[in-house]
Amino acid sequence: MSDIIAKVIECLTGSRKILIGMHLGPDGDALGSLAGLGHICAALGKEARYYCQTEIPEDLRWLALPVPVLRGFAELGGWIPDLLVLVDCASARRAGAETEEFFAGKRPSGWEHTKSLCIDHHFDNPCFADINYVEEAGATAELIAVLAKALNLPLQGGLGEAIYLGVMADTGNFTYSSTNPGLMRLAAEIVESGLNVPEFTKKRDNTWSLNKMHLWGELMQGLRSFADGRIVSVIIRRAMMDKHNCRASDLEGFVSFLRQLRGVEVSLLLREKMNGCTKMSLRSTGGTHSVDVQAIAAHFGGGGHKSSSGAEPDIPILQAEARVLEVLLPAVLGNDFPQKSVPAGGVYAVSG
Ligand SMILES: [Mn+2]
Repeated sequence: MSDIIAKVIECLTGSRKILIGMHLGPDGDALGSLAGLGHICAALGKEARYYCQTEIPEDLRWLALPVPVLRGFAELGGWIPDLLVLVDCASARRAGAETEEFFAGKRPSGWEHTKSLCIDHHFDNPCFADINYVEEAGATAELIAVLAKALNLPLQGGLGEAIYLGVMADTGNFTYSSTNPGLMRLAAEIVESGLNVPEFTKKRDNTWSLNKMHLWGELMQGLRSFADGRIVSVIIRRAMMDKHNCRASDLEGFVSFLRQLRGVEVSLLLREKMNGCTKMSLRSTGGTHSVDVQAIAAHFGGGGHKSSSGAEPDIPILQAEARVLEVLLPAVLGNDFPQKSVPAGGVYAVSG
């Protein structure tokens, strides 16, 4: 057993009350890691609570959880954790304002002795917790599986399903560059331990509303293409979401899906937030000559992975598109990044 695994296990077994948090707008890996760690805590006889400062997207609510996910520290009703664990969070901020304050030293009263642990696979994670199990892995859920195995817990039932969800989410069902033989073996082991693949697919994938189908249809009609089709972009206004009665979670997977357009190297999604500012998501094809979209997102205060990243700049959507194209175009066209900027209208054509 490696030193860090031993440390993490010591940290878990030495705590009685464990609070587990994940990033805002949780995806399958965040929720799968949280649930998986929750099952591990249950097996260790620990009292665990979960929290997330934004709601669980509808398409993930089918996952069975040992205890409900609370919306913040106040809902703990005076329950004081011995240990706060963050999963799939590259920074404290990713888990919301309360978590950020905790790590900035502004803790709820009585939490003075609460220790912290971060389990994550984002390479830009600065290791901000007391103990940091931060490793390059295809999914945070893979790290949860390593812990489960070190504790001799079989990857079956809820634990297996939670880890499987995380692995499938972060590898795009074994299509992204994060896919590797180890993750495939891990999935095989979970299936061997009893996971029913068609049932899993029915619960996770075959759940679209007609509204969501219609929204995706309209978004596809409005795709914009740049750099001879090497970049595809979509702008999503609040009014369009309202028109189809959809929520942000209905967009989950859309930006990754755009990579299926032939010739696309980077897909870009810009969504207008309630406050008029922008949430941007970027995906590149992955592989050897793939554009590093993490570097692009970092330019706007965001982060993520080399082929999957996001940022939330405090600027309106059209301004955000212009600025991101200014750094994205040279990156895609093979120019030096990010020193050069592209003259307006000089290099690319807008279509659609
Ligand atoms: Mn992840």
